[in-house]
Amino acid sequence: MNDITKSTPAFDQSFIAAQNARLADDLARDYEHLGAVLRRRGIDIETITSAVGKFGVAAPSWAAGSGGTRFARFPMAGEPRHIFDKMDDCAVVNRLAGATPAVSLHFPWDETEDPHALRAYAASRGLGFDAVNSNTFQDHPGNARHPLSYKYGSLTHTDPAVRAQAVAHNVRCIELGEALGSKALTVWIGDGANFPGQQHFGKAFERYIESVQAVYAKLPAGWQLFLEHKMYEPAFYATVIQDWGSSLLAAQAVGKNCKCLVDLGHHAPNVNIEMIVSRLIYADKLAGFHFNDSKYGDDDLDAGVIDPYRLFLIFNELVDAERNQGAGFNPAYMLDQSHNVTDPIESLMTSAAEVQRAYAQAMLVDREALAAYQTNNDPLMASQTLKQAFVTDVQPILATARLRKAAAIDPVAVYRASGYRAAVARLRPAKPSGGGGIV
Ligand code: PSV
Ligand code: MN
Repeated sequence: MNDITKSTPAFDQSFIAAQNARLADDLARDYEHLGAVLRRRGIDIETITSAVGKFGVAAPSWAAGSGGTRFARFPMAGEPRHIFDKMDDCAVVNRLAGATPAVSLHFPWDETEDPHALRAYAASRGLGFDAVNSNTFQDHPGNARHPLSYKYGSLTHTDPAVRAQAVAHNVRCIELGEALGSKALTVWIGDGANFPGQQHFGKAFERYIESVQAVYAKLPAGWQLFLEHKMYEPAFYATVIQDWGSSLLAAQAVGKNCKCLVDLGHHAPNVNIEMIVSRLIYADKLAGFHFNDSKYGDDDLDAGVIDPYRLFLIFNELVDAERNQGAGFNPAYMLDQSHNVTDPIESLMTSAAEVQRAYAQAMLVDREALAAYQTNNDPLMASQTLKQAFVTDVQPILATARLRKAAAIDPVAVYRASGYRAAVARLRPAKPSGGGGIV
């Protein structure tokens, strides 16, 4: 196997350092200035930079290739051919942006008969594995483990044999995850109905609980089971786990280590997601996130491109919980995006930084002042307190955190200068454009 990490400068420390050298003086000045601004507000910039440096968000393996819609997929040069190529691309993302030390796999898309070899390959590129995801939302032709169709559902199918097949797949995902060093399984199903009357809501939900309980029974010690809800698509009338209420009911019925995962694109328009986050924290049922952004529905756009304030408000709740609960508060952070028109490596690097930005800004909120404004019913100043944190340009903090871990001050510029995409394009034959392909 051609070792791409040796044949492009994207991984070369001296190349990255030379690129950084051109920006380092300006960055140092900007950082010092920001430090002074924050000091006036009683904030130690080093505390924020150190927390940002420790913050990681997992990269989804399925986002390394070009995404698509129901209408078309436009492949780009050098798309990963298999999970090892995906790991190479994710390694570039982490090497240059320094924020994605783990990868979230999806089975059977990332099927491997030798997870130990994959784990070693990932480790050699400085990567570990986050939650594993099970795919029973499409058929897998030719895969002997999935002879039965999921057209009418998986974990909630009316046929017990299909349910058993879907349960078995989830259990296999856990086994693969164990070999990889993962600690959680995320379950999202597309089960639901396209027509009123198609499905008995109550019975389908009961079948879901029963199936998830069977999966939960196989959960190893120290593992968690994440239930991901989504309002619609592919079921356009009703989805079995369509909202956080259904997800919470199910998680409570299944057990302590079963929690609710919040994908930012999976809500009704204008829903107050930060409030859902607060409620799940209250119930001790917040599993974590699939970060992305959207304008209309489950758009799977890059985190922070449409509504960075919403992302900030979510992190405002998370930082509040972190302050209250300490180290025990540890949600899983993952990206889940579809890169239809950008180079996925560039999108993943910038998205990870957007998530870090929201985290850094949320740490700047003057919580004592906010609490006083809330107590004294001063909505204007309460809102201004949040805004003051949100409008603070934390770019020097993010860039300094990257520099300190020998990543790139400007990841996209270094990536482009490295010629990585052209190098992999020479190695990896183009994939046919095919039909649609929502990820
Ligand atoms: C479904 O839209 C979803 O958000 C789930 O997380 C899936 O696992 C992922 O996208 C990929 O299809
Ligand atoms: Mn998701």
